[in-house]
Amino acid sequence: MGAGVLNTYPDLLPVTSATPIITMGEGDTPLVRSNRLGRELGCTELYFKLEGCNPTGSFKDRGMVMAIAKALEEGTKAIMCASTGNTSASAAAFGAYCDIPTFVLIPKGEVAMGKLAQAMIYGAKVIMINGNFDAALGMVREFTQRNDVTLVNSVNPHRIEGQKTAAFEIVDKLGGAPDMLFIPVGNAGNITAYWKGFREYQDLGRSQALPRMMGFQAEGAAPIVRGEPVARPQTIASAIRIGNPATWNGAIEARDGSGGVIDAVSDDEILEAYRLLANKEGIFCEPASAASFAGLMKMHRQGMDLSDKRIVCICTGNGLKDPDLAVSSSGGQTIEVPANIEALEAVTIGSES
Ligand code: AN7
Repeated sequence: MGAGVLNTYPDLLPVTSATPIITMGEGDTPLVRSNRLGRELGCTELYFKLEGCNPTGSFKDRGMVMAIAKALEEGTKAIMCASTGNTSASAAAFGAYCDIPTFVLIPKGEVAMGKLAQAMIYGAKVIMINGNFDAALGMVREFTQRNDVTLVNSVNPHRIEGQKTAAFEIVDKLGGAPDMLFIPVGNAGNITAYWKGFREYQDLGRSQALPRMMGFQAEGAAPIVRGEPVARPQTIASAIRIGNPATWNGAIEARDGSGGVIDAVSDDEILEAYRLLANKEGIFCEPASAASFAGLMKMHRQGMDLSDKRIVCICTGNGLKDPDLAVSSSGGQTIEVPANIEALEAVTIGSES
C-alpha cells in the first residue's frame, strides 16, 4: 500500500541502480465491481478502475513518477509539458516533490479550474497559450529540443512505461486479463500504455489472453475515428479536447492488435455516463473519464452481447477537478427551509401530496 509503481514493478520498468526510487503513493488504485450499471446492461462482470484515486487525482501520476525518476537520474534542470490539465497537475506535483522547476503550457480558458488550481498551488510556472492543446504541445516539443529542459508529455517514452502498470494491476487483481477494456482516448498515450502492459504480462505468462481494446474519443475531437487531424477540436470533455494525438499509431496498434475499436461518443452521451456513474455507482469522475462508460453504453445500444463478459472501464480522473460542471449538469436543485424540524419533515417524509 502506497509503495508506488517503481517499488512494485521495478523489473518491468526502466529502473536501474542509478534510478532514484521516488513515489507520491501513485498506483494500486481501486478496481471496484459495479453494483447497478452492469446489471442494467446485462453485463455479468463489470469493473471500474478508479484512477482518480491517484495522488493528483488522475492516471498521469503513474507515468509522471517514471518520467521524473529518469529525469533525476539524467540530472535534469527543469521539466516542461503541454496539458489539457491533468498532466500539468501531475508534473507540477512531482516537480514540487523533487525540487525541479516546472513549466506548464495550457490552452487559455480550456482547462478545468481544479487542474489549474493544482498546477498553481504546487508552484509550477503556468503559461497560458492563445491556442489549443495541439499548438501548445508543438511549442513544448520545439522548446525542449532547443533548450536543456526535459519534456514530460507522453511522447516521453518513460511516461508510457509508468502508465502500463495499470494493466499489470488489473491482471494481478482479476487473475487474468478482462475480455474488454474501455478507455477514453485523447493524446492516445494511455491506450498505448495499457496495450503494452497487457502484452508484456502475456509474454511473461501472467495472463493467457489479451483484452479487446475499446477506445473512445469525443465526437467533436475524434481525429482517429475520422482518420485525419481535427483543426479545432470541441467537446465538453476538456481533458480529451485534442485534435492531433501524439501517439496516434499506438492507438491504431492497440485497436488492430486486439480486435478492438476506436469510436466516438457525443457530449450528450458523455454527460449521461458522467451522471449515471455518479448517481448509480457513487463514482464521481470527470467528463473525459466518462467517455469509457459512455462507450460501453453505446456498444450495448448497438446490440453487443455483454453477458459472460468481464469488462473493465477506466475512470481516468477525479470529478472534483470540475465541481461547477457537476452542479450545472446534476439537474437537481437544492431545497431551502427554515431551521425547524416541521419544515424539514415537510420537505422529506411529509411531502405525500
Ligand atoms: C482524465 O493532461 O492529455 O489518451 O494534457 O486527463 O493518454 O491523452 C489528459 C488526457 C483521459 C486521455 N482522461 O488520455 C493532459 C491530457 C483524462 C485525461 C485522457 C486525459 P490520453
